[in-house]
Amino acid sequence: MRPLKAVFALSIGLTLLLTACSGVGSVAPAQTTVAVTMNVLPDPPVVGDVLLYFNVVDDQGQPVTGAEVNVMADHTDMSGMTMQGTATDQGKGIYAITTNFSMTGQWKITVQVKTSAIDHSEDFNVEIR
Ligand SMILES: [Cu+2]
Repeated sequence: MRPLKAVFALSIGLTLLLTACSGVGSVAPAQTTVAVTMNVLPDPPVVGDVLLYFNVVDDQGQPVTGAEVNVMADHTDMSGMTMQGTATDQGKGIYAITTNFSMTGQWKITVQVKTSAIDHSEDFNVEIR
């Protein structure tokens, strides 16, 4: 559990930073709308290493490549059990990350997709068996 604690501390730091930066009246740049779908391998997912992969397309249905895709997993059955990482660009709008789920139950996967024109966040629920 020690690495998870470190990640949790890091995520608190990021949260504070993000809160501090969200100034009132800031003008958001023009945004490209994207849609994200999540797949898991194995499916259904079980305790252990699970490959999460995300398909990111824009509003024209075109794959979004070269994005920064951050993934957070929160074991919602417990408080404070989170993991965080960056999915790697597989090309064609696919981003993948292997996540080690150490516990069964409900997990919330939050995906953040960022480019110069995109700042999109989406949640997915997954049950680890
Ligand atoms: Cu847990």
